[in-house]
Amino acid sequence: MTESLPSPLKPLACNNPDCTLPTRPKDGRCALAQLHPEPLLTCPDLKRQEPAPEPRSTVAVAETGREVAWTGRPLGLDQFGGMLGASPARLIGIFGHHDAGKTTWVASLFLQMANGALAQHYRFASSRTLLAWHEMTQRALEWNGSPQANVVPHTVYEYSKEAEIFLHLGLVPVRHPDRCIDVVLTDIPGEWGERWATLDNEVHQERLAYLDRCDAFALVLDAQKLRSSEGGVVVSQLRGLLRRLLMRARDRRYPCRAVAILLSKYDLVLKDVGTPPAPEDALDLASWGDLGVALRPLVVALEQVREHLGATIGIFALSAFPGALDTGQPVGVVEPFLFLMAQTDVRASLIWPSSDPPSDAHPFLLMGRG
Ligand SMILES: Nc1nc2c(ncn2[C@@H]2O[C@H](COP(=O)(O)OP(=O)(O)OP(=O)(O)O)[C@@H](O)[C@H]2O)c(=O)[nH]1
Ligand SMILES: [Mg+2]
Repeated sequence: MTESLPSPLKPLACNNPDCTLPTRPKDGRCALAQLHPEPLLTCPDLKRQEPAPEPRSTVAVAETGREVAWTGRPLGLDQFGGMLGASPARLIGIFGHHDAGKTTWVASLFLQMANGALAQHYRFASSRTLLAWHEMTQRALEWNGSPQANVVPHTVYEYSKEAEIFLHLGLVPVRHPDRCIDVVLTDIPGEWGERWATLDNEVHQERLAYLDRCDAFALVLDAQKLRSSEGGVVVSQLRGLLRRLLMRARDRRYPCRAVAILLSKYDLVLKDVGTPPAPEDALDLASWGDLGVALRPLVVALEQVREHLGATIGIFALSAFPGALDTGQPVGVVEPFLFLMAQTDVRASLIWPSSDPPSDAHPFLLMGRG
């Protein structure tokens, strides 16, 4: 019974007209005092008045005109920058030619995660871009397996600094359940990277300023294209990108920790090239048959990235959507992601800027990576 009355700090009220306790708390009298010698503890008529609830803060938001930090759609540079103020997010830059399979990789990764494929390493905790993930994966789930139909829409953005290209995941490492890591993946149209690899002016540098903040990169190449006469072109575009990264190495405040090469649509070359090598042999190009020959110039360029930026390199076979989901399961989707995370998921307190930022650095690069 004693618990039935709430905290005595709130004012008293009683609906019995003979009760004077609410008006004279010191010497007032309970109308049922005979039945309730300690009315404050047991009288059922005596209540504590709840203070009127505060008006909802939405009014204040409307009055101040402040916007919520995210909408569920992919984040733009400003929203991502805002997030960095509170979190040392890991940023993974994804590059590859048009149609390489960049978006299908991230869509498949999200589906795999929803299916528990990361469960031994990470638990999904949140996403600021849930709507974007939902739209992307919904479309992929409806794909009927026809090679003529796109699994996901081609990524189309105006070539603009404001484009919303950042996809967010909040992940809790299974081994450290007290932490939540913000992981951000970029999904840009293939032609953005192509322009940046070949042209250099202030506009291009501004569009891809986030590159200097990337902790790791995934370079996606269509395995079938790589074996074709177009193979040389797609490799040289990625080499151009790496060259640009190296030229800007002096501006980097933080290391580039890893680069993964993803040989996508591997299901289309499996019959001719054979089963991909075991992970421990993957850096031996001879074990990739003629794909290895085509890859050699890119791997040579990556050796320099390893030397100058300290990045660890990995090569992976990927089949993000070998067929509609009821006919073929994805292969090699999770492994490159775990490889990149293994290099970039180091405790924030151990990361220290390697140098002071240059005085003319883009403000974006000065934000949190503590
Ligand atoms: N056979 C096969 N086809 C795939 C696979 N993954 C993607 N594709 C095909 O490749 C197409 C392009 O994939 P996207 O992920 O949209 O390519 P992207 O690199 O994002 O292209 P842009 O957005 O134009 O830069 C898909 O619509 C599929 O038709 C795969 O694992 N196997
Ligand atoms: Mg795309």
